[in-house]
Amino acid sequence: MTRLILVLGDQLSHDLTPLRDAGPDDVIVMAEVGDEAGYVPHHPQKIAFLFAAMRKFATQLRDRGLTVAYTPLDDPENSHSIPGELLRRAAEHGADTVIATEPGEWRLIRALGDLPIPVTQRPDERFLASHAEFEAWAEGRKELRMEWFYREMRRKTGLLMEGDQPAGGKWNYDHDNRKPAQADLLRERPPTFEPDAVTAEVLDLVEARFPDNFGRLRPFTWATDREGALKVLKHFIRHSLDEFGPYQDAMLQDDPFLHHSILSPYINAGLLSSLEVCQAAADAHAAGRVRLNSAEGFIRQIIGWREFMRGIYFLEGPDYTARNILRHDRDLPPVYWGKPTKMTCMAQAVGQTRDHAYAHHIQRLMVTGNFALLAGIDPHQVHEWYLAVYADAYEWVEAPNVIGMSQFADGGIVGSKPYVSSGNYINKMSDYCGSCAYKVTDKTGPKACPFNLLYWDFLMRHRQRFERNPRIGRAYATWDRMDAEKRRVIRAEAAAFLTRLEAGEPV
Ligand code: FAD
Ligand code: DLZ
Ligand code: SF4
Repeated sequence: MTRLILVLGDQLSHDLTPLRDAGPDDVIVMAEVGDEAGYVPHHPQKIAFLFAAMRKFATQLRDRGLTVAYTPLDDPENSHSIPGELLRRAAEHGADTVIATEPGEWRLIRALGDLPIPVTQRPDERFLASHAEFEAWAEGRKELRMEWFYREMRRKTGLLMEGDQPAGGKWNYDHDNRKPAQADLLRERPPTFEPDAVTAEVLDLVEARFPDNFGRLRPFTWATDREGALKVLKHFIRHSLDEFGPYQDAMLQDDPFLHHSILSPYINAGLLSSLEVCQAAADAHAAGRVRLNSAEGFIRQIIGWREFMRGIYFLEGPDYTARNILRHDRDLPPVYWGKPTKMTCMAQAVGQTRDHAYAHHIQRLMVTGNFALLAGIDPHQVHEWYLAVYADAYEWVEAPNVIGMSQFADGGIVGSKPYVSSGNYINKMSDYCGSCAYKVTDKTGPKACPFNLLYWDFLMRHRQRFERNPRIGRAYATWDRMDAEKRRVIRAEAAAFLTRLEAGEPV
């Protein structure tokens, strides 16, 4: 009997079990559909990257002798939904069962479960921790902290382990990191790829079909197959990993990539495995080419944070993206869609996002995320923005980062404190403030940095919740020691700023 095997756009790995088991009677279903391309207004580079990678992956499957029913976006028969395409292909091929790898989003998991033909959703084995393992680890813990989970993953993988002890005697070398960076014209940039014929055709399609989505489509320089992704990995390990640790929190104008790997789109889409990436980093350290704090910091992001975030998404359930414990309800302001702003930090982070469908972690957390949290933006709107604009964004990883880590909308499941800061942090870690219309050292007055005003305003709005938080509570004592008139002015100027923001004025 014919089986359909579903391969989604972010499941482009030959060794997923449904593909490993696939035989000559099976039909592999892949589809470019309006529903997936439209649940948020994805960045055009993200859509083009996935469609080009899907088309090339389908060719590789056919080269393996497998039958692939591939629906391009402009196929007149396209039903424009994954369930619709499965039903259409089932009728066409007389198939009576579907084998899928579990999607990374509750929406699709449910949609597959609701199909009128039997669907088996197999575990996504690209992750180190299964749902059951994460649940067992989380069971009975008062707080879920990434650091403890990460140690389990180190033990499980043996990465940077000496017997049962961590290499160098410490699990975490973050203390040696967090340096600001200097402009350096000679810094290696990630490799870029000229669009080949498949990619060029997809670029024309995306240009025609998604003309209004935020983000520049060209120049399009992503790799769109495993071979290219491996080149990016090799280049990163050779040229950037050694400096990754010290400079991972640094931000520089017009230097969007610094020492970051730019590997997340490839790992998340399945072109690279998370374990092979980490093994390459561990091997480079073992060969003496990469310092321990860099290798450890990089590996922690992947087997620690990435796996932890996925665990939280599935543990917390489908309502996670609706959480809003701080009851923030302001609309996402136009600056997030590239409208003019006087804040250099926001202009840089959003501008790089528009140009590359990429911003690195600290820009996402401490610039755009920090601003949204301080300004009291509705976290669901913030979530939809992040899900749309980054080439690596899928709900299983984006939502815990945004709803949890960045917006504290889950009430502290991901992080024990809200990631808020005044302009001082941004100034310390970047070269943004020197060329800003605002003055980072001004706490009040016409040029006061908005982050300075909003920081105190946020803390005061949420005093009851955070005053006793050991990681942020001390700020309240500083506020209380401040001159009463200064406190009044800060609150009044913050309110005036928020009014201008709400009115859509360029701030
Ligand atoms: P590097 O800095 O080189 O890090 C190496 C790898 O570590 C990344 O490729 C990624 O696989 C992993 N990683 C690092 N931090 C995290 C993290 N917090 N969670 C999960 N994986 C991590 N990452 C996504 O993959 N998709 C998202 O949609 C996403 N949304 C985010 C939203 C916010 C508000 C924040 C604060 C972070 C988000 N991240 C997301 C995490 C992180 O910012 C990106 O993984 C990283 O910037 C990708 O760039 P890179 O490959 O150059 O990473
Ligand atoms: C993100 C995305 C886009 C833009 N388009 C498609 C598509 O047309 N077909 C497809 O199979 N997958 C696409 N994806 C990825 C899915 O949205 C992703 O598989 C789910 O959100 C689960 O992570
Ligand atoms: Fe951003 Fe404030 Fe620095 Fe301007 S002064 S770049 S708004 S932190």
